[in-house]
Amino acid sequence: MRLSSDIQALVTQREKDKCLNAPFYNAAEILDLDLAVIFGQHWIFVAVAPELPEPGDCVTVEVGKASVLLLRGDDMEVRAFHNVCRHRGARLIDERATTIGNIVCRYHGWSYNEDGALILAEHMGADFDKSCHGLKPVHVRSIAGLIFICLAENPPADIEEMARVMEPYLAPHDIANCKVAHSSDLIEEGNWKLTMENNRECYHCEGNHPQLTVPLSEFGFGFSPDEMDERRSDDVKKYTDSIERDHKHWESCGLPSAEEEHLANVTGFRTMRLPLMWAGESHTLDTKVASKKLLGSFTDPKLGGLSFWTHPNSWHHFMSDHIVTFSILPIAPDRTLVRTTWLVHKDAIEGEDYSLDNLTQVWTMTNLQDAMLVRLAQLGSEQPAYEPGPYSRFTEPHVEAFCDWYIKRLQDHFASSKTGIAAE
Ligand code: 3BY
Ligand code: FES
Ligand code: FE
Repeated sequence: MRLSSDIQALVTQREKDKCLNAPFYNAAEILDLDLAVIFGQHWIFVAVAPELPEPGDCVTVEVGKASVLLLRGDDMEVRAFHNVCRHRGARLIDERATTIGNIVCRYHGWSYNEDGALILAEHMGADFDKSCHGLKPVHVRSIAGLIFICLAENPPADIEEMARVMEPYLAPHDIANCKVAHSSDLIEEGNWKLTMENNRECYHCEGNHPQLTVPLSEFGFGFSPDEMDERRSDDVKKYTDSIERDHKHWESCGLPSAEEEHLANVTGFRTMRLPLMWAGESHTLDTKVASKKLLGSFTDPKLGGLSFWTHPNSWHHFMSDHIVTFSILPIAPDRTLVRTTWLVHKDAIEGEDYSLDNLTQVWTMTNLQDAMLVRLAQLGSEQPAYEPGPYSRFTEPHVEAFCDWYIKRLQDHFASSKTGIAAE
């Protein structure tokens, strides 16, 4: 498949409530289009504020071919720039994370300040205008310490709606006063959309996530009406009643908890706080807090799990004692980076307040299990017998919401592109 017209035809042919056609999962041309139209135009979750706690702290992130550097300035603002020198284009920062004064290119020493302005360029002559050679800025927006970037010139404005809705949910967990306890980069052998689809359902949880299903309730996974015998409906009712009770209690303590669904927005997202099972405190194997030092000003460890899902590339779980964030970045049609970051209170001491093993084991195991599932889905999508199968409307509505959002973005792109040449 080479021509955008073929891709346009696939977009038009997409049947609702079914998986995507195989080329969406394995064609190089479609990954190029995804990088241009989705990752090049939308707000992408890339980091958390505690990765850059001090002025001069810098992290880099690769979004397709674009390398972006994030730098915290003396004024404590985080700015983002394309990680490309304006002299002969050398990559400026080659480390994943570092601490710097000015941004100094090691090739010929051009130096930029925290605003990206070129402040030193030797041997360029008196008539050389430094002001025309500043670093190219990238839009950056922190929502309660979750850092999103947008590579587009004019980013989607509805990030403000996401910020307005989400800040009251996230702020009590006080990301600014957290530290990174652990982070992991896992490469899944599948298309980024399979990673996202897999995250948007728990149909697969019972059979595949023995650790994650300890804190999560099976009643949250979704049953169809014919599966509801009397006992099960009773249990589901008890569970929904417990959600209502807990929501009332949490909201009376200043913790917004109700579901907010804005999945059809250009910057689509959804959130909800759900009770957890047994001790009900955290995503751990004994469901008790992993860290004794609770976040923010929390005193009650039993605050359930606040989940936040965003299109196109992230999800997050906030508990009373720790936070886990996930950033999804495509590498190749069949390779995707899953970057997971565990945050605890900045004063929590490893070995005293928490053990890294206990903190990370549920999601480390769950990630490995999901990677195996994504690999199987990718392998299947490459077989000649593959054809898009149906989603369950009881357990997979959010998978459909993701695919619907994705297809809509491509439709908008084709509608607005004058040349009709995709992936440029
Ligand atoms: O299994 C997953 O990857 C995520 C975690 C919770 C629900 N879910 C769909
Ligand atoms: Fe950066 Fe020459 S390429 S100073
Ligand atoms: Fe999973």
